[in-house]
Order: sequence, then C-alpha cells, then structure tokens
Amino acid sequence: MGHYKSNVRDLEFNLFEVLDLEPVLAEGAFEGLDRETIHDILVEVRRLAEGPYAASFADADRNPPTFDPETHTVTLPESMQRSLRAALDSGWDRLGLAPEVGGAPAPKVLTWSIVEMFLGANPAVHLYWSGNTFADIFFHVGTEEQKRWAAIAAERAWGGTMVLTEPDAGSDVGAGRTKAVRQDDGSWHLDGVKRFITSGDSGDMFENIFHLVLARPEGAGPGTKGLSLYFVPKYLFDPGTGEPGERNGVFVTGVEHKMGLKGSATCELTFGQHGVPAKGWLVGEVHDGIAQMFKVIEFARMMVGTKAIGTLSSGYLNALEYARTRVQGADMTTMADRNAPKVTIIHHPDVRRSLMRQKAYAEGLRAVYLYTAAHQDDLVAAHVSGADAATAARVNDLLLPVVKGVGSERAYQCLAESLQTLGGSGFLQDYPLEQYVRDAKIDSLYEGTTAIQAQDFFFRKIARDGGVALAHISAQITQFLDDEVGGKHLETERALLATALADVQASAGTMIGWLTEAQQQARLLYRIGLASVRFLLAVGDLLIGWRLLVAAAAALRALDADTVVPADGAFYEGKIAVAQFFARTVLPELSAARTIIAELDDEVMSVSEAAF
Ligand code: ST9
Ligand code: FAD
Repeated sequence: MGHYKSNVRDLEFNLFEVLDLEPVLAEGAFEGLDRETIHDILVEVRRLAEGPYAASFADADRNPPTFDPETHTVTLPESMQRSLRAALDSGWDRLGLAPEVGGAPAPKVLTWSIVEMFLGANPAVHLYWSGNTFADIFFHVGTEEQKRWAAIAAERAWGGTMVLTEPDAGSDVGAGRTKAVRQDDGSWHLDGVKRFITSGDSGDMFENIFHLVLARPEGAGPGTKGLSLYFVPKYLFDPGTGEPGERNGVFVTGVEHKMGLKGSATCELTFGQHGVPAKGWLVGEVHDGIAQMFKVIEFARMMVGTKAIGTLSSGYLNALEYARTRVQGADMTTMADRNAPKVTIIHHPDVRRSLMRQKAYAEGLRAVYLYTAAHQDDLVAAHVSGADAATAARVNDLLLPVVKGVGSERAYQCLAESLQTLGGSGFLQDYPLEQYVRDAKIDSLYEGTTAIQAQDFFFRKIARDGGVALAHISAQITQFLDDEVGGKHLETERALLATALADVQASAGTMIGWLTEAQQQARLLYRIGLASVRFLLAVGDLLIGWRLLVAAAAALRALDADTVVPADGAFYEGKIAVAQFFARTVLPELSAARTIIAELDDEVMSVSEAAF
C-alpha cells in the first residue's frame, strides 16, 4: 500500500449529491459523460494515482533531480521518470482542453477532481506534467501560426514552464529587467536571468520545452504593464512538423536546494548569455504580457490550492488510519484505574478534536474548490448558483485567492496536526507526514504569497468588483438560511452561520470604509494591509462552514431516503458531525476577527525598525 489515500467517495458525493451534476450532464454539453462514466474515470484515476504515479513520491524526495552545469541539464531520478511516463501515457491531462490540442470536453468540477488525486499522490511529478495545459492556454492567446505551434507542442508532448520571477522581482513582477529586442525576421532576442523556474529543464524526458516568458521590450514603460509575453522554445523547431533543430539560447544555470517538493527542479534560467541568442516570439503579436500571463497564473493558483488540499486530505486519512490502530493509554473516564484496558488513540477526546478539525478543513476546502470549479463552466454555474456567465466569471475570480490563500495556509496548519496525531512516529521518514508538511509549505509562497492573495482578494476581487461577486455569494448563503435547509437538525448551526456571515460583512464594510477615506488619509491603507490576511482567512472559514452545512443537509436527505447501505450510513453521519463541529468550534472565532478588525489602528507602522 502506497502513501497516498484518495477520497473518491467524497469527490462523487460533491459532484452528484451536493452540486447535483446529473441534470447538466443530461443536457449533453459534455459529450459521452454521465454519472457512470465519471465514476469509472475517478476509479481509474485513483488506480493510477495511488499506484505508479505515487510510487516515486519518497524516492524523488531522497534522491532529487541532479544538475550538470557543463551541459545545463537536469536529470530526473529513474523512479520519477517512470511515474511521469505512466502519467503521460494515460492522457488524463487532456480532459477539458480544446480539441485543437487533443482535448475532450469535460466539466471543470471533474477535471479538478482528477487533478486533486494526482497532486495529492505526487505533486512534484505533476509539475512536469503541465505541457498540455500550457499548450491549451498558448493556443487561446496565440496568433493563427502560434495556435499551430500549440497543437504541435501538445501532439509531441512538449514540456512547458511559466517564467516571471527574477532575483529582484518576486511579488513585484513589474520590477523585472529581462529585456527583449525585436529582430528583422519578426522574432525577438531575450536577455536576462530568471530564478525559481519550475521544470526549467528535465533532461530528455521531453523532446522540447517551451517557456512562456515575461520580458520588457526595448523602450517599453515600467511596471507590469510594460511587460510582454514571449514563447521561447528550448530547441528551435520546424514550424511545419515540429521537428526539433538547433539548441536555443535559454539555459538552466542553477538548481535550488529546498525544504520540500524536492523532486520538482527549481531552476535559474539564463537567456542569451551563453553565446547563443535566446530567440522568442511575441505571444499573440500584442504587447499585453501581464494579462496573458494571468491566464496561466489563474490556472496555476487554482492548481496550487488544490495541491494543498489534496495533500491535506491524504494527511488526514493517514492520521485517521494510525489513530484507529495505535493503542496507547486508557479511556479518559477510566484513567484513574491502573488496570483499565488500553484503547486506540481515537478514543481520546483531544485526538478526536484534532481529527475532526483535519476532516473539516480537508472536506470543507474540497467543497470550496469544487464550488469554485463549478463557476468555471457557464452551464454548471447557472445550475449551481443561478449565476449568468458574467457573474460566474466574477465569482470564480473572487474565489481563486480563497482556494489558493486559504487552502495553502489551512492545509499547512492542519498537516502539522496530522503529523501530531502520529506522535513521535509522525516525525519519522517511515511515514509520509513529515514530507507532506515539507512539500506543502511551498503552497503559501509561490504563485503569489498569502499576503499577495489577501490584497488581490480585497482590492481587486471585492473593491474593484464593486462587491458584485461577494454579494452573489452572500445572497446564496442568505438563501440557504432563509430556506432553513437541513431543518431542525441544523437549526443551531444555521444561527452560527448567520452570525458568521454578519461578522464577515461587517469586516468588509470596515475595510471598504478605510479604502474610501484613504483618499484623504493615505495611512488608512496600512489598516487594510494589516487586516487583509485575517479577513481572507475569515471569509475562507465562512465559506467552509457554509459548504459543510450544505453537505450535511445533503447527507440528512440521503439518510431520510432510507435506501442507505451501511457503509454510506457512517459516511453521511460523518458529514453531519463535521459540519456541526466546524460551526460550533470555528465559526464563533469570526466574531473575534470582526472585533479585531474593527478596532485595528496603524500603531505598528510607527514602531521603529530597531524596536522589532
Ligand atoms: C510560480 C509558479 O510561482 C509556481 C508553480 C509552477 C506551476 C506550473 C504548472 C502549472 C500548471 C500545471 C498543470 C498540470 C495539469 C495536468 C493535468 C493532469 C490531469 N487576475 O494590480 P496590478 C493583471 S510563477 C487577473 O496593477 P501590479 C491585470 O492584467 C510566479 N489579472 O498589478 C492587471 O491589469 P488591469 C507567480 C490580474 O501592481 C495587471 O495584472 N508570481 C490579476 O502591476 C496589473 O495589475 C506571482 O504570482 C488577477 N488577480 O503587479 C506574482 N491581478 O488592472 C505575485 C493582476 O488593467 N504578485 N492582474 O486589469 C502579484 O500577483 C502582484 O499582485 C502583481 C502586482 C504582480 C500582479
Ligand atoms: P518576496 O516578494 O521578496 O516576498 C518576501 C516576503 O515579503 C513575503 O512574505 C511576502 O508576502 C512579503 N511581501 C512582499 N511584497 C509585499 C507586499 N507588497 N505586501 C505585503 N507583503 C509583501 N516563479 C516563476 O516565475 N516561475 C516558476 O515556475 C516558479 N516556481 C517556483 C518554485 C519554487 C519552489 C519557489 C520557491 C518559487 C517559485 N517561483 C516561480 C517564484 C515565486 O512565485 C516567488 O518566490 C513568489 O512570488 C514570492 O517572491 P519572492 O520569493 O521574491 O518573495
């Protein structure tokens, strides 16, 4: 048995019993897909994810990719190459992509369910398996000729990367200095050094790799708006056939040594500084680089949040298995009796508290990312929340920083609890938990740190949106409360949810007030900066609480139907218990967050640096 434990039952529960996907499938928009085929797909993906895909998880951590500075080549360990081959052969990455890049129609709730399993099983391998997704995005933003290159890249299974970061341009992408100079033949020569580039090279795993690179064309203005997006292949190629030719002047010049996710090579990538020009082509032949790159970033942020959640889910299930078998101590009610029988640790209240918290965040965050994915397809969004296409896009935009920012922060916190459940054994490499913790830390850092997610959430997704998407979600929660969904059983929890909603709305109001007044008093912006991560996490908890209660109501309905098989009885009981637990023990914390935000001042900004 490998390290990875999937949760297909919960995925199917979300798709069919909560989001009620069947009527949408019946409309025929996703050719050939019905409940049964989706079940079969999930089971087949589970087999691959838990088996050959997960097999190199620990080995690639202990024997990470090697780098040869002479040839600028990264070589993946054998074990990882086998996992990646199995993935490439499976073709699951094509589901949901455009037909021109070999894709087949599928709802995003299905594709993200699949991705969750692969990410949970082996996140490092998954990052190499992104070429077709990049090709799909390149296809959508490219010129007619570039669309053909995208099709070639997908057909020949090329690798892909996203290249933004530089030594002095991390969160502040607009500080990037890599420059691009136009050539007479219409191509560009790039010159500069990028750092921290995931999958910058992978030896001969791929025939070619294409880098999507942000660089500043000569003469362009400062900041992100002066950046353009370039397609820079590792090998120049025959545009008709895709046959690779000369080596292009983009080289890996270093590989980082990291805390976790060691199987994923994080590379320094140097353009045009090793005697060969780094040839690139302006994507779409328009200077609109940051907006084009955000198409990739949006996908990658969803991916990172889903990665964190997938890892947490497996962490929780590993902790649960351990708690059910590890015998230690007596039941608390008999602890004074030295002869009392010993029990498994799942009998101890504190272990139960911790397991319930892990379950709540793992399953609650899964419900949130799937609700987000539901708003990435117009038909599904209309069915799930009544959103029209424009509103669905805004809801998706609103929820992305929640999936990424809250998903990564809560997963890392809860994975520490999963490890704790194993006691000292959790600290050992005999179990996957210590690697989960190390591998998951990156999720709150790359693709925009949590501070950046929180600012994006408040300034762009709420204030600039005029609160439209937030109002749509608030209306959905209010509807749930007004309809008294879950009846008497969930009455107390609905009251707690109503208070949590009011707390979040009050905090949003406080922060909008500061933003309005900041036009006269700029220092008020500091308060937003001080409050924003707390606010993002509070909204995350509100959404998790709500979606867990929606799931509990679905479970109550299923139990009422009286056709439940015994194994499902326990599953549904768990859904109700976890929603009640979260509402009673976490949602009340939002009142404290509201008070803290309301009473915030900017004193801390006046403390001298020396005093820290
Ligand atoms: C990285 C990669 O970290 C890590 C992992 C690699 C993953 C690779 C693989 C992924 C795919 C895997 C797929 C596998 C699939 C397999 C399937 C198998 C089944 N939304 O606010 P302004 C745009 S990469 C949309 O003024 P500043 C917009 O155009 C490095 N657009 O920003 C806007 O113009 P306008 C990641 C947005 O102050 C313009 O930007 N690095 C958004 O100039 C300017 O906006 C980062 O993420 C948005 N939310 O710059 C950097 N926001 O306003 C983090 C902005 O006119 N830093 N735009 O519409 C930031 O995000 C900064 O806030 C900043 C600030 C750079 C945007
Ligand atoms: P900084 O921007 O220097 O941030 C340092 C600290 O200051 C953080 O806590 C941050 O939250 C805070 N901070 C900075 N600015 C602000 C602000 N305005 N307000 C509040 N707080 C702020 N990049 C790519 O382009 N492609 C990749 O494939 C890629 N893969 C990566 C893989 C790994 C393993 C790593 C570690 C990084 C990767 N990155 C990649 C880069 C990654 O996106 C950046 O590390 C990230 O955006 C943060 O930038 P930074 O490291 O320079 O930190």
